[in-house]
Amino acid sequence: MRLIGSERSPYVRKVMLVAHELGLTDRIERENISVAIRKLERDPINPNPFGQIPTLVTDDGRIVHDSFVICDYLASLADASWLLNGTSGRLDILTRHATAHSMLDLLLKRLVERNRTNGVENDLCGAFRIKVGWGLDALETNAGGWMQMPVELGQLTVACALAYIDFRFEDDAWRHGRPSLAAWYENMSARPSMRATTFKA
Ligand SMILES: N[C@@H](CCC(=O)N[C@@H](CS)C(=O)NCC(=O)O)C(=O)O
Repeated sequence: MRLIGSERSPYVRKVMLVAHELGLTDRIERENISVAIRKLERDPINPNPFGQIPTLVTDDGRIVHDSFVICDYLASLADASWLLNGTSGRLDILTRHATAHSMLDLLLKRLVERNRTNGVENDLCGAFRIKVGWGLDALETNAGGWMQMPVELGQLTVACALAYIDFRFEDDAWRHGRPSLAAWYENMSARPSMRATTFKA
């Protein structure tokens, strides 16, 4: 199968984290492209209906998006129901995933706005930063227990979002006042899947 993406995209990293955790990387051929929200020319390499990444083209030619659906498909290939139905329960995992995924959406909006203003963090950027902080606070209340739990899609997406803050918004000091999340992330960062998928500028 082919994964169309970029080593700068957090949604692509989320998919690759899952692929590593499921032992599927040998079956995935990567194709890197660059995307931009304002770009309206269709990239012939990317069959995603919105021109977004990640896009997965399966071995039998099916076009799969978005990142959540690709992760679910990979779990089915690897017969890994634990990815979405682990010991902490499907509802908890999906809610954790939704929190981290919403944070990614806010971080991307902030990046687009910051690029539009040539690096100036205006009021809108500030609103996105504060809302990401609300997500971080929600995660902090539960992160204390995660180290004793097996990894699943929610945790992988949280790790991806935290790594993305460090990559794009290194001055944010998200660890400050969130000791459980910071300790969990440090532990998580040592996983081979995290080391193998670092963001490339
Ligand atoms: N909900 C989608 C979001 C994908 C997304 O926004 N990808 C960004 C790259 S990080 C993109 O393709 N941006 C270009 C665009 O929106 O045109 C997913 O989870 O896969």
